[in-house]
Amino acid sequence: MFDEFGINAGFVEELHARYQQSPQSVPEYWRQFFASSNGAPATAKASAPPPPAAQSVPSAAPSFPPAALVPPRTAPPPRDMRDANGHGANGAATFSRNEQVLAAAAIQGRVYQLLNAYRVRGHLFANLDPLGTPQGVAPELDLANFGLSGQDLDTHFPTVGIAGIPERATLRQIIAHLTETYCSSIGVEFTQIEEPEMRGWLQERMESTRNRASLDRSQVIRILTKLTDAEVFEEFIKKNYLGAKRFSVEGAESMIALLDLLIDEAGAHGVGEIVVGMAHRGRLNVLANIMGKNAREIFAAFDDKQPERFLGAGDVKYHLGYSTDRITSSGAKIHISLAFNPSHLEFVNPVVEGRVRAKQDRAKRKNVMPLLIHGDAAFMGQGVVAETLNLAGLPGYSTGGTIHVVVNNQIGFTTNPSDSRSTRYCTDICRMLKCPVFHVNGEDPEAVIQVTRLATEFRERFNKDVVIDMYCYRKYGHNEGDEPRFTQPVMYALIDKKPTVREVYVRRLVGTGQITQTQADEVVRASKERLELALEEARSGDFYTRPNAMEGLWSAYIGGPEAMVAEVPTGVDKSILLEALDRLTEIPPGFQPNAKALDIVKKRRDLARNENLVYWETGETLAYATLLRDGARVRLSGQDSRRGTFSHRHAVLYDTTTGEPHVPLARFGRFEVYDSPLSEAGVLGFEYGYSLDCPDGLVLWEAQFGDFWNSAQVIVDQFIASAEDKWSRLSGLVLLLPHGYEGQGPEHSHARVERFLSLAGEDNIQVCNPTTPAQFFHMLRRQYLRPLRKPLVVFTPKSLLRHKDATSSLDELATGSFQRVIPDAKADPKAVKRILLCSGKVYYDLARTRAELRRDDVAIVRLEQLYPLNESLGRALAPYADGTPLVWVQEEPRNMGPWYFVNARLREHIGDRLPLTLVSRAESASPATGSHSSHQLEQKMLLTAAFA
Ligand SMILES: Cc1ncc(C[n+]2csc(CCOP(=O)(O)OP(=O)(O)O)c2C)c(N)n1
Ligand SMILES: [Mg+2]
Repeated sequence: MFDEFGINAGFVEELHARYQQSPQSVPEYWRQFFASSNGAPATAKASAPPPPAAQSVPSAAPSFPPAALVPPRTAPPPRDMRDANGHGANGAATFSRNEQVLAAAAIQGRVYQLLNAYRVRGHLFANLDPLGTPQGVAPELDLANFGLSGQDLDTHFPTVGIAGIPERATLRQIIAHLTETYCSSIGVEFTQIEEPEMRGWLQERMESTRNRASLDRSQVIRILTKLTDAEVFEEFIKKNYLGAKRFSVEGAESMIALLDLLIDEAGAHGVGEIVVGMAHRGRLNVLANIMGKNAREIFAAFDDKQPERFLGAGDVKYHLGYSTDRITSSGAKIHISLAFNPSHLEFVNPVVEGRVRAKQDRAKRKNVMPLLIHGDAAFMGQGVVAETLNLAGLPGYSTGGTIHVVVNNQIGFTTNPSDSRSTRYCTDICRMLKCPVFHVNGEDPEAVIQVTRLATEFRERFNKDVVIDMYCYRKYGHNEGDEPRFTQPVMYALIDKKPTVREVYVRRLVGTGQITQTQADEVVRASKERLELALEEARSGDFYTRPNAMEGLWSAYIGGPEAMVAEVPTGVDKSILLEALDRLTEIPPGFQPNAKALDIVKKRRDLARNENLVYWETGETLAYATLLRDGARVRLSGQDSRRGTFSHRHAVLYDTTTGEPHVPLARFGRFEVYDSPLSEAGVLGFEYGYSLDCPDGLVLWEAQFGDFWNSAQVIVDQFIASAEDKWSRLSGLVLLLPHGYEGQGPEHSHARVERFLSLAGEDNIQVCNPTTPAQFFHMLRRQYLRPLRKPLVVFTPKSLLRHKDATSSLDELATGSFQRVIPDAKADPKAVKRILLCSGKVYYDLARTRAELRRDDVAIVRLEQLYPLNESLGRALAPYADGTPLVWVQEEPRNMGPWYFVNARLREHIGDRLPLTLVSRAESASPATGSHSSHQLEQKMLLTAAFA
């Protein structure tokens, strides 16, 4: 209809529609333009349809109007258009109608460009830093950049798409509105969000309120109380425990008000449970003022009066977790857990996500929310952050959106942001998720409250991650004994002059008459009094105790020494196994699986049924099927775990035409198998976290090749191996680590067995290297069926998957249980002159060589469970005469594999009866040779030495 306007025709149509509804809603020059053509432009076609109604909120800031509206530079300057009739100051007609149209459109377009720029770039100009450091950005929002000038400021424009402002406003009013919304104490990055609905929602929410929270008096008092409690708590510890490490929150006290409100808001939006992950900064303050941990317990830990109680165990007070129930102001009950945390920054993130997912899966409810609190340096610096963020949208790992809060004190220990990241914001790592990021000045508590509300509501509404980057400062050094002026003299000269966050807020409230100074002082007095009482109490009793772990879901499970738990029968009736194999081959009607994959599944059944033969994957599948059948949940995740790296598992079949998956094991119960992202730390951390809230299931993580777990070493060291000792937290997680020397080179041979064995202590983990499918079957079932919950590290086969000797009979699955040691069944003990003790795949090479050499005087004993060892080893070696040489044979170089461990620990179980020596590969800095033929030669030498 307005074709003469080219690509701007839509815009003009929109204006025309508005004009038709209300002529006053469009600028005067447009009014005259439309009026001059009797409500339609001269070029309008008679048959043209009526223009569409205008949208009140544009769906997407960037798509809203039109860079293309910028006129050609030859167009008349817009201010000359003010009388819009083409009359200049002397009233003489100067421009043609077409020129008038272009000029009018041009100035309107410039205003829209400016509006758009505020939405996209406004955050760069916001007042975020309580220390007042200039942002250092180009003056992009200057009027001149948009072809506008001061002379346009009092011109009225339509405010189509801007919320919270009259339909027409002067440019001055529009700019004031946008500045308040986008450039005050809140800078928001949201235009990168791909979903128009999310962008539109945020835009409307922010612009309609000018991005300020409206607070009633009780809310104001609550914020003040939280700021006061935060400040007083730190001062109190400082006074009573001078120089003790506490990782003070001072400078970031608003975090406490933020968390307080966040929990409250989450409750109001239906969240029933929150799992929180955070590092050291302000953690004691959070424990006391958010988690409701009685301050007397914190003080008792500072007093630390019972040296005998924690010998070799426990953790420092600012790593401990806690959980609590809270009634929110809407009356909702909300359970909050602060996850136990190692010093290793950010590694708790995937653990929290896994815990949340397990909780969500348990009740099939989504009202559990992850909340992660980060430090600015760690958030950008630690790679596990990216690994965890990448889980956010994946079906096997998503948790319906995480709220991230960055306590951005603009420093990491002694390192400045300019040395710790290449990006402007420490949150720029989140750009991968295209989620909203709110940067906020932590010295403006009410702005903090505004973004907290927005973030909580956004997460609940859209189930997407959202980030609050709270700018603040660190009042002291990294910890309280640290001198920050060695390295940041200028920053600390500024910090030294600053009143506290509470004081700034009190001044504002007193200034606006919302409270009196006396009232503010009373809040301080009450807060101090509570702490005095708690300290008195702490010193009158015994309050420094180990955390309790065995409540609720966990009450049926135990940790501690393995020997305390009886073995359980793990065999399953043959008829049940055969029936399970039949059911696994049933294909849904119409489903067309890949013929070869189906063949593999059917062959499993036929071999078992007709030849009583079970290969590795059959043992594994039957372990899962039988556990599922008895009501267990099974969750397996790892890179390419559905098919299996070695194309053996085929836990998922795919329809050849539709690609639809079919999961045969899902017929037996809740079986989930996921191909994970190519991440170890993130995914292993997630599965570990999952296991913490799923003691009643079997949770497994599989490494592609065993050695890749070292990308997740922190999760193993800091959580899996030590959580029971430090935090009394148990886990039944299973790690499947393909391992074995097959000539594939240094990187695919070795799962770093020795590292697990050096971590082994106090029965903290189980380390197994089963050599038969039946052993694997019984071991997996035992892991679930015993009430013991200990991480289980399993070295799993590669070539053995298809090794005809590494098979079991179905009867072996039907009867018996996991054998920690497999004694020699062949050699007559009386004739034995040499005992070979080994673990894993090398057994088959040894057995073959013994047969070839007809060495009936050699016994081969298999250590199937390397840790914990028990009397079964002594039993297996008992038949042999004292003094018989006992040779530990391993494929690994001498300095790797189990040797050092075996050499150190064996005597505890067999005494000095049998002299122990070693056959292994020579000491080596890398696990294996890169040459296949060298590997073969080494293997030959190893076997020769074993039978020497
Ligand atoms: C993985 C890891 N590397 C190094 C450290 C040592 N460290 C502890 S705190 C810290 C600085 C953290 O800075 P930031 O994340 O900004 O948190 P802040 O202390 O400023 O709150 C460092 C380097 C650590 N705890 N974890
Ligand atoms: Mg920091």
